[in-house]
Amino acid sequence: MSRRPLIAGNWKMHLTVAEAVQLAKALAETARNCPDRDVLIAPPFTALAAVCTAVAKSTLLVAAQNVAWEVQGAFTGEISPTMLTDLGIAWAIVGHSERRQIFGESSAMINRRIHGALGNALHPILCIGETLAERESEQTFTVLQQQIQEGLDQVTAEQMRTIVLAYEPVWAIGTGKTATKEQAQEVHAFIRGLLTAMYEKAVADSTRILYGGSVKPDNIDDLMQQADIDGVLVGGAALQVESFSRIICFQ
Ligand code: G2H
Repeated sequence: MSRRPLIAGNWKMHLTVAEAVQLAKALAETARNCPDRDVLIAPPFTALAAVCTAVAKSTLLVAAQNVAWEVQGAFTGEISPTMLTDLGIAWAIVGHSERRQIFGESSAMINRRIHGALGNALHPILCIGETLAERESEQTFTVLQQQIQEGLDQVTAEQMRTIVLAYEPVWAIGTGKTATKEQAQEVHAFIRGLLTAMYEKAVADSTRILYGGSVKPDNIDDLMQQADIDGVLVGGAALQVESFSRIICFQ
């Protein structure tokens, strides 16, 4: 089963509006030269409108870094799914480990965000991943299974066709430590097997599973050669044109 590669850049809490627009325009050019893969950027909320306008005529996909589950109301600090679609945005990252660990987002909350996205024509990118302590105590698969089952609670097989999963081991995020390609492939194969059990093989086979955690120009090619790695979610190396362009143009 061939799945279209997805190379995603998570800009986290970086860049002014002007810097974001400049980077987005340069990456739109890179994406134009690589038509056989999807390229996505997730700027901070403050830059979303300007970036959407700047790359509107390109193939570059734009995502929000989070999304609320209600469309409006008294939810100070949140951005609703319809506020995002109003900008022309079709994607949202949900459940990033920084949201889980720093801001205390629970799996129940993340599941509500997933449904908020799905109910409003947004494609969620659901992030999952184990901590170093969980890996060292051989809890990796148990933790991932729980995060996936809780995050995807009440998500139908039909809806799964619009969701992307991103496996990001917490111990590899921003640390310079990358999971080896064998470690990543082992987990991605486990996730695909879990999706087969939860849904059916056709759903598992068509779901894109990204790897994230210190992805760099020097490890992208090895990662992308793994059978169950369908793309990457990149943080630090997505903030410079040169490094992210090299990652986009993986071989
Ligand atoms: C993981 C990743 C992007 P980095 O958070 O989601 O960041 O590539 O800096 O480890």
